Amino acid sequence: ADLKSFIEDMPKAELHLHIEGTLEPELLFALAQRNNVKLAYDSVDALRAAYDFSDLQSFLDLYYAGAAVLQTEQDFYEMTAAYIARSRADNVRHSEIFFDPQTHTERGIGIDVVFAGIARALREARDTHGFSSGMIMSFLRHLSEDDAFATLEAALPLRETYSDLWIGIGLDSAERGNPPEKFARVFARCRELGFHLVAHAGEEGPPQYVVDALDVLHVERIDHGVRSEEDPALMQRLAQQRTPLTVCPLSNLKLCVVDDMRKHNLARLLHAGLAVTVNSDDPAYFGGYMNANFLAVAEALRLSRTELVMLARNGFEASFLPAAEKQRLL
Ligand code: ES4
Ligand code: ZN
Repeated sequence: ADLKSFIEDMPKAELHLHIEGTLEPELLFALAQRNNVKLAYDSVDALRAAYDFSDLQSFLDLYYAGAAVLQTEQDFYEMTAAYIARSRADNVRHSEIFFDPQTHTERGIGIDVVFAGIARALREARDTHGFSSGMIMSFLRHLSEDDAFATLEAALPLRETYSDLWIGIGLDSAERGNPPEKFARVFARCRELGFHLVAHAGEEGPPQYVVDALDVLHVERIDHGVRSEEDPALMQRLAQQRTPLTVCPLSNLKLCVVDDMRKHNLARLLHAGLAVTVNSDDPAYFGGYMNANFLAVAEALRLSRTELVMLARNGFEASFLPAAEKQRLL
């Protein structure tokens, strides 16, 4: 088989995906019209043309503006259903999905609306197609720890209702200047509550943020983590502990974390023995879903089929699925 078919045929698990980052311009415009939300762009093409980012913050500005079109349970449902359709087409069998309630509660949307719409699509996909998933509620790190605590308090009454899906807590948004330590207390509480823990670290921020995500927040996976390579002791530790890194190649290229895909360190991280996975991050903004991310690194880094299989298998191994489920799905 050719490379593209080989990638398409591999069963995949996705572990780093922001559901608000799956809102394609077409759906974004349709929801804006339905909800009477004014947009700064007057066409789908004009919006797509604005997806030309210089760094993480330049992306986040557009991402939060775009999320303002999400108002009703049905809106969250349709966005999530569209993501699942794209993922199933890419032979993704399992996805652990980040969502940012603060982006919506700040605008007066109920946190119950956010949970309900996403969960309805995920349960429907599970019951209809056997598509497996989990939800990871993520705190926005540019906001205060008190705000994160308030979000946790607002969400906890929903825990039983969503016990089949809500598996973890994450940390995202602007990394520089918002170190893991800022969220030490709220992560300690989430740990006591028995949630799986992850955090974005070492995307734009220094390797010390990866160390602190591990030592202060006690996360089980690092989202991105590509800058870990700058700290040899950290690299040793990540390899030794097999701490997964959820790497997002097209995201790194679009946000100028790397200036050329041929310079991406994914293959070096893999060869150093780290549990590297491939993920799409915000696929509507970064130019592709899972297969596009695999194909981009396969071509640019001339990955072998053995390496591609390792990356895909790592996705299942690094997931929060029970061991028997990991085996069954891959
Ligand atoms: C994000 Cl690429 C990335 N990094 C940090 N926070 C985010 N939220 C959505 N995408
Ligand atoms: Zn991300």
